[in-house]
Amino acid sequence: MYAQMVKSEASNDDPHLLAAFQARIDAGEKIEPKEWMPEGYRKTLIRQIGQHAHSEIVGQLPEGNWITRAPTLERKAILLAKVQDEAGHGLYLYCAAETLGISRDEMTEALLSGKMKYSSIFNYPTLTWADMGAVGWLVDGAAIMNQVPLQRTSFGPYARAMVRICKEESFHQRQGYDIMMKMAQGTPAQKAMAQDALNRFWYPSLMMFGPSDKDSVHSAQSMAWKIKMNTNDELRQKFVDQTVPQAEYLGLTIPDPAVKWNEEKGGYDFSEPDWAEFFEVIKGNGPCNAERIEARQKAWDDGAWFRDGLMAHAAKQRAAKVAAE
Ligand code: FAQ
Repeated sequence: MYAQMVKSEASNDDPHLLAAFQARIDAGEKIEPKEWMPEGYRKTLIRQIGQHAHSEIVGQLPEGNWITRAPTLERKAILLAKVQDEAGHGLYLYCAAETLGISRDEMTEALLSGKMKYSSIFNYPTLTWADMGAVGWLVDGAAIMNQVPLQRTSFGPYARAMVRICKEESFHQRQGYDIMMKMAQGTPAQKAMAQDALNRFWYPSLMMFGPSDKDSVHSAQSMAWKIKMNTNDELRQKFVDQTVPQAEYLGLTIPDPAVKWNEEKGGYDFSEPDWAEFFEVIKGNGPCNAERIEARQKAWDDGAWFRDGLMAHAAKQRAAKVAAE
């Protein structure tokens, strides 16, 4: 079902309707679920919002891994709240995708069968407490860079979900930077852990923005429809420009000798990530892909009794209503 829905973005839509739709997008109007939209627009949104929702849910795993090992009660409470926020983001996003005519069950099945993707970043392991700092600072930092413009995206439910998500992501980024600051100002061993976390998360964070513009298959159409507001390379550059001074403030070194301010372009030069590695990770061959999907499959199987109970209860209520009429 999902494969059929997303396979072809080729448009069989009426050209007059398409032109009127594009005029609404160009005028900055929001598109709401029950309004007419091109099939390709609907499919692209299901793909992107669904992938985003899955990322939030799978994204709980690398940090959930550290909740029981947080160094203080306060750090534990903060991390717990952050991971719960990510669950909430997943739920808002699944709800937004459902308004486009796909069910949460279908999206989950597509994730588990590998038909739908989730962000490459969550296929990397979190090995030390400093990784909680690096994830908050860099991964949430990259997520915000991508998501702030999405508050202006053309699909109403997606844009509105993004407003609250961005507020929470800002707190997440701040708490990650706070962990990095504590460790960078700590003992030499703690500072070395912070540097090691930065070394391991730098390039995977750059990959979060997607392939370079020349290899991005969806950007042109998605930008015309205002499903995406910027190209992948534009956002990656903004992220580097924001993050390099933050690393300097921490006294840490970006693991890329090519990082250098370029006066002419008004931004930093930097090295591209290893794109061969990126494509392997999104094909399912990253360090933690199997483990992440296994964890989601177990949660899905363990929750079957609850879904069945809920459906049985809903069926009983419907039958009682019919009997009363
Ligand atoms: N990972 O043509 P493009 C978070 C795929 S939220 C995996 O450029 P597009 C919060 C892409 O799907 C993080 N796959 O694609 C948090 C396409 O494959 P397809 C998630 C990727 O869609 C923090 C192919 O490559 N955020 O982290 C990735 O125009 C901490 C070609 O690429 C969002 O989802 C990738 N990184 O642009 C949670 C934001 N990049 O589908 C917990 C919304 C590309 O044809 C802890 N999404 N691909 O088979 C977007 O803005 C876009 O979808 C992009 C990709 C920019 C990710």
